[in-house]
Amino acid sequence: MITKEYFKKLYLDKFQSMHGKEIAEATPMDQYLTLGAVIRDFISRKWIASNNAYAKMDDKETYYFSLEFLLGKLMDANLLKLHLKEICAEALTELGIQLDQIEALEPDAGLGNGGLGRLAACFLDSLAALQLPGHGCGIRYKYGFFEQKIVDGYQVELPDNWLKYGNVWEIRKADKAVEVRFGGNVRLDRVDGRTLFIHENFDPVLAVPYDTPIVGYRNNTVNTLRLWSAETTMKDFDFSTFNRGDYLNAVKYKYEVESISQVLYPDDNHLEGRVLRLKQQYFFVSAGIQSIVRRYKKRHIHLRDFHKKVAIHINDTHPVLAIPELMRILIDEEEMGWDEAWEITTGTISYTNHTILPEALEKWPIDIFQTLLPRIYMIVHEINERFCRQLWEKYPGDWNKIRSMAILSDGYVHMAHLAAVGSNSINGVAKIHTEILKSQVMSNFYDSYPHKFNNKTNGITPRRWLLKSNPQLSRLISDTIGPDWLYDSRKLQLLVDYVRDSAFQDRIHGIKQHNKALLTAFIKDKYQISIDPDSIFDIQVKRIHAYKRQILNVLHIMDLYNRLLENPNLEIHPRTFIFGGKAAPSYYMAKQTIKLINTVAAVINQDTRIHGKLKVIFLENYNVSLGEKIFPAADVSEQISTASKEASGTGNMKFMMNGAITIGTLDGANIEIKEEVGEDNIVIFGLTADQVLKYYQEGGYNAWDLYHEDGRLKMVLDQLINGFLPVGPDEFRGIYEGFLYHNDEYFVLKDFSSYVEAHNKINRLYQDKEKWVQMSIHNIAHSGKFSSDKTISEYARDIWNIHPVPIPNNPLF
Ligand code: GPQ
Repeated sequence: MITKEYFKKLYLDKFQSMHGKEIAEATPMDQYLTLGAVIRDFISRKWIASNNAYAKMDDKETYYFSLEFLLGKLMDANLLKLHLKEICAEALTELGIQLDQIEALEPDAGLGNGGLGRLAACFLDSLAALQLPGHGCGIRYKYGFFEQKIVDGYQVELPDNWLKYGNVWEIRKADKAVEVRFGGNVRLDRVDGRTLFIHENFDPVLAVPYDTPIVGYRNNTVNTLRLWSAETTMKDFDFSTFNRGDYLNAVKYKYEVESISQVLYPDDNHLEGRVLRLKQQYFFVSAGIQSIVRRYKKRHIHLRDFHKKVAIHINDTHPVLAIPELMRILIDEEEMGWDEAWEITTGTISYTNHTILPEALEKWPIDIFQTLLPRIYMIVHEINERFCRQLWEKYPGDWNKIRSMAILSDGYVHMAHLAAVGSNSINGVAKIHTEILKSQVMSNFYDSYPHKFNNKTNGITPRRWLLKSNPQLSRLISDTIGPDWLYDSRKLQLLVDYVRDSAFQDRIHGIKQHNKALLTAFIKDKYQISIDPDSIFDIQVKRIHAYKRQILNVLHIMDLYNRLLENPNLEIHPRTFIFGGKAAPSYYMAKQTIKLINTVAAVINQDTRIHGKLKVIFLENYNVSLGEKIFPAADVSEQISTASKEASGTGNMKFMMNGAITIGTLDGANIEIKEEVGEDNIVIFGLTADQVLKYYQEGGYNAWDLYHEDGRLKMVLDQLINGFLPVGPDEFRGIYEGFLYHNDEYFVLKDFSSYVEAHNKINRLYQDKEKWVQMSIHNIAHSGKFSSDKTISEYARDIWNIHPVPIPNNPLF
């Protein structure tokens, strides 16, 4: 056991050696960096032990390839996992330092956009918690997801310079750098009867790995997140290789190379077609696979068993070039034949699809692809030829079908088709999503490869989304059912026995009020707006997107406001509507949605006629750390996407685990949440996915008629453009016309009345305090099904075939 005295000594010694000055002169940043280094020493012991164990074992390892890892802050999470939090806090207090104050100095690691990137982070957490040998591979962006400011109601983007003060968690591994090649041409040569493909005249880029430890929960496992940074190879940055004296071009070249890992593209559920994005994709995939093959060769003799020792998972199609890249290495560098290389490659790679939105399905113009990656293109071309030949045998003469499935068609490389052909597993992220993949979006592939398709409903880590973010609730749960739920989240179900226990209900209610008070204070401090902690906190936080329908939420708020103005005695429980989320910088409608929320907020919040019954808040710069403040304080969770559009959602799970009641459509994982909690503990409204898909087949419905039939709806829509809101008459005309002249693609108007009804129901339910808290307990108790531990166990068992590797204790002292 580490004692407080010992921790103090470690801290003081570390401070001295790092900063070379008296402790009294320490700045808060010095303190933060010192503590980071102390924690890292604890982690390092375990990290070395884990790496040694993995190097010696003969079992399989997984690598999770993702263009995004949205980790958030790590200090508090690591202290909790190492079981050092209390000792550390006490030791620092005696040194006159407040732990939470220095934790606040840590920047969020925001290397992701939203759900997809945060899922990757939760998965890494679960892999380590379950003692599974599984590592992450991605890009070390110099600038993470932009920082959002709201100026005059509009979103403004600022760069996220998260590495400004260095990063206490990462270790640069210069000796493990590899070269990645772009451009050039491929020459064919024949040597000893073999055709060799010689890639020449390429631009080399040095990929340098930075490793971040991923700490297991109270075990000895420490896995690795390896993020690659682009640099110039020393020899190519030798100025003499440029025309003598061409200093400026040399600097430009260095800048261009480094731009590859410069910035995270801020697009979510949308295709970003710039070449630099394709460069990013190949860059980290090539570096990652080269390093895995290198490591494998140190441990094993025969590459023919590669797929028995290594699983590589691709998070959406962004890393799909892992397929041709592994083929390239096996064929060109390891001199393997095509068929054997193909068997190994498909045996290694598995793929998750995260969306059915057509605008998000990746495709690259062939000419761009071929110019940037000539050898990879040749391999993709060959994969396509062989695949189309098989299709021809299966569907002779059915050109339309073959064209719809080909990897290369209509001038594009279709990345999802490559993923489907070159992998052993294709999974969706919630039951309904997987069904839609099988029956619609990828039905042709399902016909050819039914065995590859499977569902893995998403999950979230209870360590961050309950233990870390809601310490009071965590303590109550442990006091009530014991601490095992942190290892086996299904145990949360034991809380069902306490649903009717009035003492327990009181404590649950008290904790919710406490968390609401914390958020109230935060909002007061940041925005100088007072909200009522006894009002219903109704929250929608997520990326801003038309299909997520933040505007449906706004239209309901406007309607409620209208009703209150018409009837000041309207029986409603006071409501605080809270929004948060970023819009992609080039997504006009999403940015207008933010402006609309802020405009409506400004009108409502200053209107004394409604006696503070309604408040609307837009929280700036929604990120992981802000989420940790928000989820514990929510009464109502808004999950209102157009049915069929949200693949799973994971925010829905975070709210549920913290006791909020969902108001939602039958979309994504909402359906499974309903199955778990039962229909009495969730409020469902709106069209079903089948109805939505049927309307799409029929060319939609008539929004214009609906507008004229429903007086309340007409009133709020007209208020967008009739001067009711203090903006120019055209400010929100785009939104208005989207509904009426472009036929309401996301069925906002169609679902409006049933959404209003659902909100009326929420209002009624909340009147009965006891009933409400019972619903809340049901939600917490059934949230164990949505632990990422469960999800990851299923990936490990069904897809990767990996097993726990307990790491022996590496004694510190
Ligand atoms: N998702 Cl394709 C993203 O966050 N970004 C993307 O680019 C794509 C999907 C989300 C998806 O919208 C959510 O429904 C999922 O819960 C999440 O991925 C994780 O699977």
